[in-house]
Amino acid sequence: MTATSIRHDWTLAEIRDLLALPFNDLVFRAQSVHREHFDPNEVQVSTLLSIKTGACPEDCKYCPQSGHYNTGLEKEKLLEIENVVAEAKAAREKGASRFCMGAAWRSPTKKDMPYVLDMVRQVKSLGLETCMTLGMLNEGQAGELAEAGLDYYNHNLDTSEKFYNHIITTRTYQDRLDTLETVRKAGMKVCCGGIMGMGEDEDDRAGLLMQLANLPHHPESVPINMLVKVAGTPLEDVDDLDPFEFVRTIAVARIVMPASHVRLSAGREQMNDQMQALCFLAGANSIFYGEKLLTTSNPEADHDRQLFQRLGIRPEQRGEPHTDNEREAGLIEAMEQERNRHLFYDAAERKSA
Ligand code: SAM
Ligand code: DTB
Ligand code: SF4
Repeated sequence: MTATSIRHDWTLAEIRDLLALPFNDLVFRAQSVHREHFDPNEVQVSTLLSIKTGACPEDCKYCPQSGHYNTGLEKEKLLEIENVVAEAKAAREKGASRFCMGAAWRSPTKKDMPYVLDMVRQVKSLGLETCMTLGMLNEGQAGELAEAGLDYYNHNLDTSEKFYNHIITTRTYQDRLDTLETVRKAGMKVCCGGIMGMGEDEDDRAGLLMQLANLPHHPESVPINMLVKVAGTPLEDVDDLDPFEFVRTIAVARIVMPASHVRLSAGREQMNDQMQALCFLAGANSIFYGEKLLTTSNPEADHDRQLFQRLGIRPEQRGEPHTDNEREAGLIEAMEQERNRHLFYDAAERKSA
């Protein structure tokens, strides 16, 4: 089999054709590409924490945290650093390898920055990979986050450029592309994906995948969310997406971004185990783990551990070391990884003991 080349020149027609393949052909092709780049039985495991909840000035129609809609959500101030560190430790003890911190901001203010930078340093010092999603960033902020050691920055395009204005009016598609470029220039890894099931059509899903796959560098992490319909948001009654269309989107993401982690992101609680297994077969190799996403619920950690066990899936450990110092520490890293893997599976036994 020839190794799939990494391309950045996908046309909409090519992506449409992939989405329209017979289901078995598409999944077979995605799984074949997946095996060229990844261990097919490993899935990366991240835990999310909302560090600042609600009252967001943006009007994203899917979002329970937008101040434009009444979703009954209690707004909260920026969490104290000690609480964030305690949550990160708990996530590490359950076997997560990455800790993602999200804030309901349009962008961070000058006053917020010292706190978030401290959070990055302290969470990183626990041996976890760090990720943040704080809205739009300017160059100075991205530079500071990178210097503090932030590994990933999440900023989603959410949908196609054409459908975008139906979903958000308070910031533009170009604003999002600009932040992605700023994050990349600062040297951080990019986590960028979108939401399916917002009333978009197949062309919109193709359009989003084309945008992502034609970025100058593919995002290292590509979250594919299924809309979580929250009462009070404008999308609460939108029609369900055919689950096979969701699996197809994952499969095409895998084919057009062969070396990226594709995350089966929000919406897993509404999926059964068989649907999730299909998503893994189609090339998804990352999940959010832990009972809560940002404000909505996620499957029980025990359930996910059992699902992994039933499917023979192992949690992936931290990525390859990057700096010289990290490389020298390779042995320690290997020991740490083994310990983490045990933590993931042993967490269930410790809980029942
Ligand atoms: N405020 C920041 C921003 O929007 O960039 C960060 C937090 S925001 C909640 C992160 C992402 O969560 C959004 O871009 C969106 O893709 C996803 N998200 C929010 N609400 C969702 C929902 N109801 N269902 C699925 N995904 C959702
Ligand atoms: C992403 O793409 N999905 C996550 C994470 N990145 C930040 C957030 C999902 C949020 C789902 C709705 C909620 O829990 O508030
Ligand atoms: Fe705010 Fe982010 Fe929610 Fe949009 S998705 S309303 S920016 S928290």
